[in-house]
Amino acid sequence: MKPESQRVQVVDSHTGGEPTRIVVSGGPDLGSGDMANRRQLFNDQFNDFRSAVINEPRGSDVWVGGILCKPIRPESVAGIVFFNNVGVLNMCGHGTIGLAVTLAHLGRIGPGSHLIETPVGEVRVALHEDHRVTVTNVPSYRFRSGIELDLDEDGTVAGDIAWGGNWFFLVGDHNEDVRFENIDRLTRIAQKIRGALEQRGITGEAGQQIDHVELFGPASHGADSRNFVLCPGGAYDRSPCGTGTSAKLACLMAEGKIKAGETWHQESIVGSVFEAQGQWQGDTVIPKITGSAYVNAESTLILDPSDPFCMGIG
Ligand code: PYC
Repeated sequence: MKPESQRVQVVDSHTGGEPTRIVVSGGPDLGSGDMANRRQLFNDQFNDFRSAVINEPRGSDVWVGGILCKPIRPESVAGIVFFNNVGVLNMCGHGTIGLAVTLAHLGRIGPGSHLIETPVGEVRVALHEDHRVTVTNVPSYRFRSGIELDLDEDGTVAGDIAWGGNWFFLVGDHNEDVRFENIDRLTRIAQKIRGALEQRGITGEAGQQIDHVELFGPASHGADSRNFVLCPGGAYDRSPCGTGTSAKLACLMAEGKIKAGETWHQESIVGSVFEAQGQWQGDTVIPKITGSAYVNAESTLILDPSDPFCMGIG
């Protein structure tokens, strides 16, 4: 008898151009631990499923996925474990905005404030009218500043290391033109920066890998800055990156370049914009990131075991 196909219900959305695929049902059972625990379980035991959902031929390197989980606390509306084309993520800002419009699409939340559990702590989403969502992210901070890296024939760059729910190397001091037309070069330079960090053993706190690189340049459309963000799997973020904008805010506030409550408009490489504000909490910054997301598909993924590429390429 032919083995049965697994059917997985997903809702797709995009936040400022960056796609998110939320697995609503038919995914693996990750138990009842906290989200850090479930993230570990997903990483250790369900790598094929991750690849099936995200990678070609169903998806592409650009996608971020999330397994919608039953939260631990009764006051939370959801738990989430995010993943991408190469592994699991700690947190994802654009993905949380996508999750909020997905939950609204499914009729599970309405306008107002809602708590969501992630592997790196609780975040709050405020669902506004017109597809806008504000994420109050995890405490963010600048860890080190002014780190110079020699990129051989590509010159020297200098940047900061900061946590915004993921680890970032943020580079304002470089010779690059941060424009859409220059994406191939920006990708190559950002990859070279990541390689140089690894080679020199430069990490986030407690030896954690810096897996995102952000380059900043002048913005258009009245924003304060435009970024290019290299994600861990080699794709660039089409959105301004929620965790990356949180890391940026922490650096700006540490330098006294913006004050608590002041708004920073961060433009992405494709021209979408997040609004960001921070408040001090001790030595850390609590970022609020606002962006828009749209649900653009509801579908059933069919995981047919007789398909040689059922579990994705990569
Ligand atoms: O928005 O935080 C974010 C994010 C991380 C990776 C891709 N997007």
